[in-house]
Amino acid sequence: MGAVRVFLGLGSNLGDRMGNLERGLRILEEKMRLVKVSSIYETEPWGFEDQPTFLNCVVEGESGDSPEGVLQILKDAEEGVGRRPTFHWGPREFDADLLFYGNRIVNLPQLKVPHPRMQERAFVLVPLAEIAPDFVHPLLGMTVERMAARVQGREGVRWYSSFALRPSTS
Ligand code: PH2
Ligand code: MG
Ligand code: MG
Repeated sequence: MGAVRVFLGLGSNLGDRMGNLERGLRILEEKMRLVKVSSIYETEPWGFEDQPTFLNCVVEGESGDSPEGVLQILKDAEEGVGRRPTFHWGPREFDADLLFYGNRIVNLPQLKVPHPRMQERAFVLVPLAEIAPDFVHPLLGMTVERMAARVQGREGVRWYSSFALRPSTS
């Protein structure tokens, strides 16, 4: 099966946030090729506001797995970093969401792709526009750059650090 271009949104707002993102990437790297990682942004909590600020980034990867397979890989990575159960939109050690799976549209009870709320989320669109401005949203027919320019709350997304992804030893 040919490799599919996937985009993942990563976040952490509990514990060693930067360390959690790094550990999550290390685990993901065992299961797919990582092509690009955006800078890290510090972002105001969206949805449920009474919680610590997040660090967020977006990753482009290449995967030979099905969308459900990728979802399982993301769940395993969340567990591997030590995510404890919380409530919907609540604080978490590590969150990994599937944003795009190539141009595919997936509508399963447990998985919707493209991620159904990404167009409202500056913490996704700003880092995504850094690494894939020309990628076209397969349902909205809009480039990521255009979506990022229109989204509300961009001022709550601040550049925090570049991501020095050391080359994998494998
Ligand atoms: N994730 C959520 C809810 N709210 N806010 C920010 N800034 N960043 C997130 O990653 C985030 C959020 C649920 O996954
Ligand atoms: Mg999320
Ligand atoms: Mg999630």
